[in-house]
Amino acid sequence: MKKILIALIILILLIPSNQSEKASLPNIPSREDIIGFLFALEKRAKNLQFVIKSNVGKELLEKTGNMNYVFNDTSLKDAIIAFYDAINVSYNESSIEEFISSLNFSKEVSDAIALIMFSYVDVLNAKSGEEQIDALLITFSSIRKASYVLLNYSLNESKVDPYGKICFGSTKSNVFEKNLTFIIDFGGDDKYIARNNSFILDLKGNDKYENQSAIYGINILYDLYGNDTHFDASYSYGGINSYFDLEGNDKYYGNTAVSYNDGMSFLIDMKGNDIYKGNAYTQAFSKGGISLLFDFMGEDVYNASLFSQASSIEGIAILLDAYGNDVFEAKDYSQAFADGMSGRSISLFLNLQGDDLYMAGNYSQGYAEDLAISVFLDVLGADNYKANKFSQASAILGLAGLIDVDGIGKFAGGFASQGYKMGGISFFMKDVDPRGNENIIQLFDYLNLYFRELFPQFI
Ligand SMILES: [Ca+2]
Ligand SMILES: [Ca+2]
Ligand SMILES: [Ca+2]
Ligand SMILES: [Ca+2]
Repeated sequence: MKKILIALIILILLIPSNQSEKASLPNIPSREDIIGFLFALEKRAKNLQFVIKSNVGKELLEKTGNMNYVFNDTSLKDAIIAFYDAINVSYNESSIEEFISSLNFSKEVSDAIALIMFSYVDVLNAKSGEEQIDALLITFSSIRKASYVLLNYSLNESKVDPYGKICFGSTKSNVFEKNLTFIIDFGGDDKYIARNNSFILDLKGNDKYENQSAIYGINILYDLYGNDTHFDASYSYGGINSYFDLEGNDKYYGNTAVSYNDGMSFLIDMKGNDIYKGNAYTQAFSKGGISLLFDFMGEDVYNASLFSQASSIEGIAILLDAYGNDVFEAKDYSQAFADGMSGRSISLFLNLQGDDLYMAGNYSQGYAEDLAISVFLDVLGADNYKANKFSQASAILGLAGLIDVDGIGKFAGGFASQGYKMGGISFFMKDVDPRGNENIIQLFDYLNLYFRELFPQFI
């Protein structure tokens, strides 16, 4: 079980393993083990609570080690000062104190906001990509704890700090300008105009987000409830864009989970029946960066054109849709397309469960060239696959795989498809029992090695 779990974790969470290869053939689980694992995961996910009941004062003490925060009401002031220092705003302390007293927050609400703000400051001050990822994960957990307090608070009137950087949005419908850098909104159907390098926590409401790109900076968005509309959700160019939408039937238009030039884009949508609609170079596309689109539950529809739905050129592109009956429609170079050119490139298109429909053009559904790796994996469900030439496991000097584990699928492919290779490696596998399957072992070994070369710092 261990090895396949490690392999699944590699695929799902992008964490490379340092298990050595070819050691544990007898430990590979059967198909039944994997199916059991997926059902258990679904059950766990359904019972998982994002918001954690917690004592924010205690969390704040743990985070900062500052005993003052237990007895005094100074956490928010210190957090704001740390935040201004991180974004180079020159301030005077009396105007911060005035702002805080105008807010009239309880100690608990102040502590909850301070907990989030200190975590965000750590992201801003991080020195390396690794430190940034660590700080982003801590921010995730701070938000889970602080939201418990914030969701029960109601703000009647929006408040902006004297330097135009921080905004606490009211429970009414607001419009947020692009120069704001730290926003917590307590409800209402809000509209966020173009932004770059900012933090948003929107607690409730059906919201509209426009032009959410990060150019050489960091964008963080948490939207907890409501049916939201996102334009250019999680686009990064040399920066980090981290996007999280917890509940609701959402719409994602334009550049969704797209990265260029060492950028990292993460989009996680946990629940709801969502619609993804775009043109070319979208829905987990990367050129020289990392893009991850992770949609956990729901019946989703994905529609795009060329180079989309797990498509990479010298980059890493991962689209994971875990559960639900989904429809994916794209044109050429899509649905697990990877081109290494002179560098490294990985595309993973993963669908765990549901009766799905996949439609794409040429060079799709598992196509790799020039030392790239592309894998299209569908575990369970009665699926339909349609693509044209050089598709469904087709490799030219690369490694391409299409694996439909339960094999209840209909495949329509064109010329040079379904196991075609020219100077590369290609796996077209239907109805696979991973236990003892040499091809699967070989594939995971390649992925393992590849990740190790790409991320030596994690080994
Ligand atoms: Ca609002
Ligand atoms: Ca919302
Ligand atoms: Ca959703
Ligand atoms: Ca789905």
